[in-house]
Formats: sequence, structure tokens, C-alpha cells
Amino acid sequence: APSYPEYTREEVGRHRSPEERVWVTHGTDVFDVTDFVELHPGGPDKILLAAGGALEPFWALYAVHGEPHVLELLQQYKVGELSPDEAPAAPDAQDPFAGDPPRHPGLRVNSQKPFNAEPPAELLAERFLTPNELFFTRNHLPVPAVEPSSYRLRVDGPGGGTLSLSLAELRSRFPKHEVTATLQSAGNRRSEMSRVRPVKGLPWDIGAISTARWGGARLRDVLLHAGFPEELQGEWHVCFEGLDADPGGAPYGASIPYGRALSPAADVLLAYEMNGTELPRDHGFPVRVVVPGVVGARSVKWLRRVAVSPDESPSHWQQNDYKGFSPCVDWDTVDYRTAPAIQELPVQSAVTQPRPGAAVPPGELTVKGYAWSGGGREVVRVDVSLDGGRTWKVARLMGDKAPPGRAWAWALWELTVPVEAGTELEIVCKAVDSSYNVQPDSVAPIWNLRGVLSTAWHRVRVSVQD
Ligand SMILES: Nc1nc2c(c(=O)[nH]1)N[C@H]1C(S)=C(S)[C@@H](COP(=O)(O)O)O[C@H]1N2
Ligand SMILES: [Mo]
Repeated sequence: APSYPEYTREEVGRHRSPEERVWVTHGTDVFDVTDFVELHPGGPDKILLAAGGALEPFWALYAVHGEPHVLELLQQYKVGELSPDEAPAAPDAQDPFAGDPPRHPGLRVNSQKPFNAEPPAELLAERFLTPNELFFTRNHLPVPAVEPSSYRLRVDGPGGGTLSLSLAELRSRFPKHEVTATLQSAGNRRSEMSRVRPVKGLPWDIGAISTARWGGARLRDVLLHAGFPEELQGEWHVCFEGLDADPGGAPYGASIPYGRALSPAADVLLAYEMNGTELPRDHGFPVRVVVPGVVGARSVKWLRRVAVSPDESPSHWQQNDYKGFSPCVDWDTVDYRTAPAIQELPVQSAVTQPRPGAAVPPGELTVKGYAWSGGGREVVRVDVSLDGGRTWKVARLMGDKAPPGRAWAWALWELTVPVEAGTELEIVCKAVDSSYNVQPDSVAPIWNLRGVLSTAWHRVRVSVQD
């Protein structure tokens, strides 16, 4: 084995730019990655953030780096080793996720760091309100630690001034408004889409959707208090920033149109309560946005700033993610500027019980599931087939009647049917919303490179056995 020169962390720390060479460490190895900077798939700016120091905290943020070929690639740039007397960095300092909260072991985890998990499908439709501990979690970054007494929400006012609200002020100055709303990730049911052709994204099953009763101040009331008018001429957006930031300091961000933010009928909240308790850390403690009827990505957690702008949020997640494309668009041809950001979601449904591959007893079979549509459109019907879509029955819908155009929560549904031993069933469900929108029958024609908006008829094969 070749022997390498030894360096101290301080020496490595002097190599932070292409002019002085770019060095990084991984474990006790030292690498000169200057020639790789321009080749970095995540962009030169991202790799330069790690220059002069350890790669681990940055790699922990982007799971792809854990793959063996990445370490192999790095080996060709090895130039030295850390001196044995250099203490390894404390494990906590290396792991930006060390401060994440504990989680319920029953969740189905799609990625640990950042934490992304869904409730088990068979529990999903058991309760109209998802228990907080089981509510799906979609984090892009480490969970910020917020001291509630020093928390301030900054609202940029119309005249250049800013409003700074403590948690106590948000609770006391504005009437508390409560809304029962379902949140769904754009990537819900992505794993079905990736069976057609691989897509980029977490392999969500049918559980990137959950429902809670949210309590908080209306965003509308806060914006009016800050001096904004009921209406603005032309195109305006309300932009949100979270306290979670990527290693370059860019916060998670998103925006919604001004009209939705100000509309009393749109029920947009700055929520501090979830199912009657304070927000859990994973769901945005102490304050998050809840935009009913809109893709989960716009409901910014750990909210630190609200601003009104003629442009949508400049955030990566508004501009270069969460958009839909034709199946003909691939990563070489995609131009994110050509597609609108996803806001209201299309109609969706899934079978939560029985699960694919189950053996069910003959006699009565109860099929259960959820159905939901974006934009406050009510689910008016769910059709269920047991023979792959040849014949249909209408399921019984459960849930409270919402005011017209404000059906923010899912409908749970069930259907009980006789089934015979020795048969194979292909259970299918499809929902219809109040605009008579329906789900497409198959997923291939709605395939898209990012695996979003996966809303085809849900199909579950089971066998009936004694
Ligand atoms: N600050 C912040 N807000 C965020 C996110 C995030 O990573 N950071 N994820 C978004 C996405 S993509 C979704 S689907 C929802 C998920 O909310 P939940 O984790 O409470 O289910 O939060 C949104 N708000
Ligand atoms: Mo999401």
C-alpha cells in the first residue's frame, strides 16, 4: 500500500479554493478534489461548502453519497492522511441530524437523514384524524431546534417595515381559527410510478398523506395587520421561509398566490396546534403554514419569515422541483422554467385494506381506503372494482359534510362484498370529485421524471383462501 504524507486538520483547512487547491477529509483520509469541483453532479458551489473540512456532515444531507461508487471515485483523489494525533471530530458535530427528535418506531421509514416516513397503510384509514405520532413526515433537512420564548416570526410589511411576532403575540393578537385539512406530498404513490421507469425521489407508498385538525392564526389576518390590502392588482405571491437551511444557508422556502393567502374562504393558517396539542417538532414547531387543498410542499414548517413579492419564492423547491412534466421529458431535456409550480392537487384515492398480496378469508370482505382532491373539491363518489375494473360498485363515504368548495379533508370509504374461496381479486378504486374530475386508469401515461402526481387507479391483488 502506498504511504501517504500526514496533515493536521488546520493544514487541510487552508485548502479552500481552486487557487489554493480544494482539500477535504473523509474519515482519516485527505483528498485533493480540485479537479473534481467542476465535475460535481450537485454543482461546484455545493462541494466548495465542504472545502477544507470533513465531508461527513454534508454527505449526511444528501443520501446518494453513501453509495460505494462515490467512495471509489473519491479514492483517486487521495493525497494524504490526517496525523494520528488529530482527534476525530465529535460524532455529534459531524451529524447535522443528531438533534432530530425521537420518532415512533411504527412508521415506515423512507429515509432516516433527512427523516421521511409514512404511517403503515393498514392504519392510515382507521382514523379520520391521523395521530400526530403517525402523521407522515417529509423533511428535506435537519429539524431546527427552536426555543419558543425567543422565537420570532418576521413579516415584511408593504412599506419596507417589518413586523416581528412572538409566539405569545401570534396566539393572543389574532383569533384562533381551526381547520381540518389533509396534507399530501406531491410524491405520494411514487413507488408505483417508478415501477414503470425509474424516477428520482423517495419511494413513497400510499401513505404520504395524513389528516389533522390544525389551529392557528389566519395568514390573512396577519397580512392585513401588517398593512397589506385585501387585493393587489397584477401577479403577487406570498413567500415563506423555514428555519431549516441547507449547508449553504439557503432556507427551505415556498410560495402561494396572494389571492389564496388573503381569501377568507381558503382558510390558510399559520398553525401552532395540531390535533389539539402544540405542533410536534417534526411537523414545524412552533409555527407552520397550512395551505389546505394545496400540495404539502407549500405548507412551510418552522416558519421564520413571510414576504410578499411579484415573483414566486426563489427557493429551489418552488423553482426547480415540485413541477409536472410529460413522459417524454428526461433529465437531459427538462427545463423547469417551462412548467408551473404544483399548487392544487388532482383527485386521488387508494385502497388501504387489504394490502397487496394478502390472503383474505372467504365470506365478507371489507375494502377500505381514502379519497381526497385538491382545491377544496369534495369527493363525491368512490368506485370500487374487484375484477380489475370490468365491473364496479359504489363505496360508502364517511366524513363530515364540508361547506361548498372547502372540502379540505379526505373522505374515508369502505365497501363490504361477498368473496368466494379459491378466487383471485384485483381490487381497484377510483374517486370522483365535485368538478367530476377522475383519476387516470393507468400510471404509464402520467409518468414523469420526478415521480410526482401519481394518481392512477389504485390496484391491489389479493387471493381468497380458506
Ligand atoms: N421548512 C420546511 N417546510 C416543509 C418541508 C421542509 O422540508 N422544510 N417539507 C415540505 C413538504 S415537501 C411537505 S409534503 C410537507 C410535509 O409536512 P409534514 O412533514 O408535517 O407531513 O411539509 C412541507 N414543509
Ligand atoms: Mo412533499
